[in-house]
Amino acid sequence: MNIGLVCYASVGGSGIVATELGKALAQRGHRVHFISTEMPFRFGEFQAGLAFHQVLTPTYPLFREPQYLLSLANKIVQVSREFNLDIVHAHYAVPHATAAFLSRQVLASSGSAPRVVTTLHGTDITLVGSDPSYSQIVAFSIEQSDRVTAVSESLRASTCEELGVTRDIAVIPNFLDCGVHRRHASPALRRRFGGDDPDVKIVTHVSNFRPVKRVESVLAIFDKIRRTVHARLLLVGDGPELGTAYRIARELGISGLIDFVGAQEEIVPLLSVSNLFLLPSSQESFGLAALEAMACEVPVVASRVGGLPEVIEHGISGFLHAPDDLDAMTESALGLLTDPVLHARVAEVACQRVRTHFCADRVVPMYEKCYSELMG
Ligand code: GMT
Repeated sequence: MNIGLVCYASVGGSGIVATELGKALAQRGHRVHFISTEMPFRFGEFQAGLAFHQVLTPTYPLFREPQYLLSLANKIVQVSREFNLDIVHAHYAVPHATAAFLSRQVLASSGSAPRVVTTLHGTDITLVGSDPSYSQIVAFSIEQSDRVTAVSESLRASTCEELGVTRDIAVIPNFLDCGVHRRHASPALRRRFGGDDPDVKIVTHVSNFRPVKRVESVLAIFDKIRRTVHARLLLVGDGPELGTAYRIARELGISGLIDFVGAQEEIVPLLSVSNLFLLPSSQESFGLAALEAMACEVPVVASRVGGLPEVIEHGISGFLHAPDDLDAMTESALGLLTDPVLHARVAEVACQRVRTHFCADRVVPMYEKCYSELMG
């Protein structure tokens, strides 16, 4: 099939999932056309079957506002006419589902139009899409897509409740390339972050440092952990709350125990030296970052919100607590870091859970089936 994948190129789960899906589809013989403002994060090396089409949004002195929706819809029309797209798959509803709908209308008026699939990722519904400034158009665009998928049952339910959407939404979970996402021994990197003392525990958080990730909770939990065990905090990512993280670290007097490494494309080496992963988000429709940690045998302590209970079974493949219950999160974290038997068991079960339920070879065929059904 000829598939157009519309996604955000910036660091973020929806772009990563779209990129991994595109790469997996190309490996399975499809021709995949990424349509985005920049080469997507984690695109990696060139791979046969993949093409990238850049969306440019020219400015004009009259406009104070960038016309991204128009330039994106126009690019989808152009790519579809040139490469006979069978499917346009919009990742993240705002405004990609609307651009896909608009381009399908244009293409239908001049011959055959591709079928539109929209995948909902989370904040496109729970934060942005349900904002009254966007909700009417977002709901309409979701209803008008030929197929809609959500990355968790929780997100499917939120879409119906918060936007009043009544149509079928299939749940297709996020996934990983399980050949790549596995723990590698990296003694040199481990020494770089943990020094020569093998008892130092590396606690890691990876995110785009937006308010929803609650980086202040990460620091508060770590501050309690380091009072009991020798530990260092590895903070991976960049975003608006990074300055807050610097400030809180200074106030707590723990800056010297933290490695801020910024946004990183290669996440596996960093997870492979980690002993614990913290994800105390206020909302998380799936928690791809947690899944990546689990695949690298890093136990996760996270919030019991959104789709996280569909990824982590509390007390079995990780620990979940109310987002405000930092004491319980600290207790679970310390339990894992001080009990090697518990740590090894949770790490093993978490990794097995990923390999059983969330590998590309199990999940990508679900998207292929969805496309084939649409193609009749
Ligand atoms: O909020 C983010 O972390 C970015 C956002 C995105 O769309 O890029 O992530 C959402 O989609 C991810 C991929 O499906 C999910 O794993 C994240 O849980 C979800 N984030 C939230 O719901 C806050």
